[in-house]
Amino acid sequence: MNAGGKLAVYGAALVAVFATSAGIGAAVAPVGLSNAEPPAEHSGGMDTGDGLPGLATATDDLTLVADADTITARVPTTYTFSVRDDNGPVVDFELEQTKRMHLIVVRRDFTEFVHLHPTMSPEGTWSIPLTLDTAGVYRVYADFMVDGDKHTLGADLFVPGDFQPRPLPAVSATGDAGDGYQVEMIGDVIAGEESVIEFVVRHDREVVTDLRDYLGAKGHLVALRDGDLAYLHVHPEEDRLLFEAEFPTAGRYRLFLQFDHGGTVRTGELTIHAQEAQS
Ligand SMILES: [Cu+2]
Repeated sequence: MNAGGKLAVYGAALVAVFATSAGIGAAVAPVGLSNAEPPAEHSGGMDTGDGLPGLATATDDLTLVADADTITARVPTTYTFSVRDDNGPVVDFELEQTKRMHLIVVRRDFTEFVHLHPTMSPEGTWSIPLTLDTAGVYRVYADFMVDGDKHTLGADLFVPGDFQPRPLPAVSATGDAGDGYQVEMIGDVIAGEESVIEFVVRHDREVVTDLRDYLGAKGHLVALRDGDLAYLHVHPEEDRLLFEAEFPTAGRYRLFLQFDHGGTVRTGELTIHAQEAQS
């Protein structure tokens, strides 16, 4: 459900409570909704902190604590972090796409993409070797599941040096995956509804039909919104290179599709445009 939907449900509940407790009909305007300000509880009472994954470092329940926010370009580093709740570091993570923690690191102009699987100490400290080759501002996403709920917390990571931002590549259904590999997205993406998107992988223009499983599916897809790098929750289909995702708003997104062919994991990158829903 999007933020507007949540607010609408919340508003409806508030009306119901108001009407019941006052013993009067719903025709009376609910006081808290009579102006543009959200209800007072909205700022502190919702569990997500804000609507979209990856934008927040902390929610009401969980906080991503990285031990460093700066690393040096081209120097091998160990990136360490924890996810904390009121009792300290969380240790009970659930398997999701065969891993308990997915760490995605993306330079904010989308030119660098890294997908890693850190290991956790018994005390709840996650660590992973990380080397970033180019200077810039990066977004780190910790993608995990706790108590049956999927979470994606984000933090910035700085790599000092000479930084030349690159423009977002043009919208295209196809993207390069290196070494003669190319990915093509099939299907339209409509903002605000569950979109089903399928991919075809080609190598030297021939369709690849013998992909190996990667993380329990035929591929792994990361979708980030242009502008704020909001991170979409994507659900893979096991048997096909097919995913379900809700693109929250119309506009451009950068997609990173990873697949395993012949034991090598490759990443196809493309820019897509989510269309405005027809009203
Ligand atoms: Cu992963």
